[in-house]
Amino acid sequence: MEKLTLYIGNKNYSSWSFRPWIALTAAGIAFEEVLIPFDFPAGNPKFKPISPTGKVPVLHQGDIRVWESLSIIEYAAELFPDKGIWPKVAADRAVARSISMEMISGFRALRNACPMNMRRPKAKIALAEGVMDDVARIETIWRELRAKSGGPFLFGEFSGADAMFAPVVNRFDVYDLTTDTETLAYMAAMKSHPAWLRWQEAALAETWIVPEDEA
Ligand SMILES: N[C@@H](CCC(=O)N[C@@H](CS)C(=O)NCC(=O)O)C(=O)O
Repeated sequence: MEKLTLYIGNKNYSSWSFRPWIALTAAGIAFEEVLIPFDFPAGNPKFKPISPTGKVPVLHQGDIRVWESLSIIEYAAELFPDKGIWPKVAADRAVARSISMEMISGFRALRNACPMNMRRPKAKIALAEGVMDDVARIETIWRELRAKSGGPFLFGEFSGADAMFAPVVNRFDVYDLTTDTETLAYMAAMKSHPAWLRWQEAALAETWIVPEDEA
């Protein structure tokens, strides 16, 4: 099989990069990682030759280009069907994909107000309208799925759905958005996953500041 190369942005801030990176890493899939730092003032010119959308993440495999975080996770699941990226039961896979799509298309109030920031010291901010509605919906998703699966992750074992929500776990944490014990238990499981710890260690070592993402 031709090697996989995943292009990502800054680990401290690039929430969309974090999703496929943690999905592939948690599944034990080998890939080369290329980090291209953000350069918003110049329009991120280095993303343009590598990605059809001019955005990261993007996966290269020979001539193949796969962009959009969830499509990269889906492609990896097709290449490695035995790695358990999606739950084993079809009905669970359907729900895993539904909540992954809900993540991509929704929760805009939360995503706009509270950018992912692995380095940020935990502190509350004044929250825009709608943020706590997003938090409530996400807590319902997490609570119901973990109650059904028994946890510690949404479908028991770590899956692509957990990967899609990983940056939200950081947001809940650093903006101090919840005191719910079930939510905190899920966040603790995510934050102690070896793949999370690897990403976090690299993010904390970065020194780039992206003003757009400092809420
Ligand atoms: N829907 C895309 C979003 C990709 C995206 O917005 N990536 C950001 C980084 S987290 C980016 O490349 N921004 C650079 C730009 O917009 O110039 C996905 O799921 O991959």
